[in-house]
Amino acid sequence: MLGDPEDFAMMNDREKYLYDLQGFLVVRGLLAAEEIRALNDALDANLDKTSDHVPPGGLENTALEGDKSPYVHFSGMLTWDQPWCQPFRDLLAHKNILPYLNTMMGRGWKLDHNIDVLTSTPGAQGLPFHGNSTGMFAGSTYYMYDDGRMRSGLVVCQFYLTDVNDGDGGLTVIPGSHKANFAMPDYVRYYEDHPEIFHHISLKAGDLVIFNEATTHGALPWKGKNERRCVLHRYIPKYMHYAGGIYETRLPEWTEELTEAQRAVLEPPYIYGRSLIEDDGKTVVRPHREGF
Ligand SMILES: O=C(O)CCC(=O)C(=O)O
Ligand SMILES: [Fe+2]
Repeated sequence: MLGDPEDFAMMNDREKYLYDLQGFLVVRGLLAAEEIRALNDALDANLDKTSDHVPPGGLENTALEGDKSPYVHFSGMLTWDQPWCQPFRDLLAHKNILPYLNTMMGRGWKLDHNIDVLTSTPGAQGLPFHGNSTGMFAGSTYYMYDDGRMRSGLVVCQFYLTDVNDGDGGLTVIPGSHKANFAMPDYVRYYEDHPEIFHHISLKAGDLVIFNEATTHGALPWKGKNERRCVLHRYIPKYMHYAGGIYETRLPEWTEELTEAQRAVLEPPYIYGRSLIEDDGKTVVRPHREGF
């Protein structure tokens, strides 16, 4: 599970093996201490911009039960006043994540959903397990491998701003479940049986977890002494959009303040003439006939 903290220039063979095998990857130390500080400071200065997660019902008397909703979310980070928006804008096409996304999805991917910040405090209930294990192919959440190349549908990048220790709860996955063929049973959804198939991920601030949305995942009730805090970016191949709501086909004016790569991430889904982001952060437009 260990990424090489010294080298984010490419997704190395160990990381490819682990992501293909497990459907998720932990990259240690992806963010520098100053980046973690800037993100935490921005959140601390905007504590009024939060809302409770609507608690999923039906958790009474299950292992996921808790005293309060699973998360408090922050929202609108990309358009907060300067300097608070900047550390979030800087994550959009962060140079350390580019090789991972280019390898997992192929070049040409985009942000899906709004960026999100999850926080949980002690007593927060868990989140039922979910993922693509319905036994049916879902074209937006999938994992495929062919001829040396991996391809993924929706992937989630979780940038951790606080530590997660063993026994704290939070993100828990079923390694390998991105390749599951049978529908997920309720004893998995509610973490009721077969504890041996679940893997809780322990993390340090600055670590990144990337998981394929087709990998069965959920959250155990938060029991950590500290707040759980992580920034979530969801990315999807260039031809798709997953989240509902109002859909803008023209980039809003404030995006003029962004770099070319950051704007490319926010473009709507299309193929022809799209800016693709190279592993080194440069953008290129490739003729369609050259493939991707
Ligand atoms: O990390 C968590 O608590 C679960 C998040 C989740 O389900 C997701 O990002 O898709
Ligand atoms: Fe999820």
